[in-house]
Amino acid sequence: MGSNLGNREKNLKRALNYLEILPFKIIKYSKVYETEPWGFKSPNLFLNMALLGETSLSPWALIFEIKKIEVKMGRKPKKRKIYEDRIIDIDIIFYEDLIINSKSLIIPHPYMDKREFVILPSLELIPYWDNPFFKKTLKELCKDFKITKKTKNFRV
Ligand code: PH2
Ligand code: MG
Ligand code: MG
Repeated sequence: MGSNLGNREKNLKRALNYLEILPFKIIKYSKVYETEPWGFKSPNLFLNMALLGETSLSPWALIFEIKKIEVKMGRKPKKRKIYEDRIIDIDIIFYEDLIINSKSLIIPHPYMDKREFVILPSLELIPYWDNPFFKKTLKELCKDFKITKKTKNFRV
């Protein structure tokens, strides 16, 4: 999850509360990291965190519910093709060992291996899970990758 507009900590907390009323049981959550916008320029830093959960929803049903949460929280449709500041963004990074490459859903999440704001919080949750896509654990992925350590920890 990520937020770089408004009260970012509150936004993450609200998103957590909404997720908890889905058939989605939160097993673990990471710390909250303050990170530079990746892939676009903005003065607004992000707060990012990751969750590990159990769900009876399919990946498509889950992303459908997630989009509803984002809209309920005031997320505006994109005006342009590039990344934009947002109140909340909730993405599915992994779903068990599924590999999905459809128009509306890609799992594992594209570029996740390039994004410190995804890798660092996910590393807290599943460091040694040998995922079938990268054929590496997050711990190993992390080694390939320059961690800037500019992240700051927060609480939600
Ligand atoms: N999300 C993006 C693009 N860039 N940068 C940071 N730091 N955190 C994000 O959550 C993020 C981003 C696209 O969803
Ligand atoms: Mg995203
Ligand atoms: Mg998204």
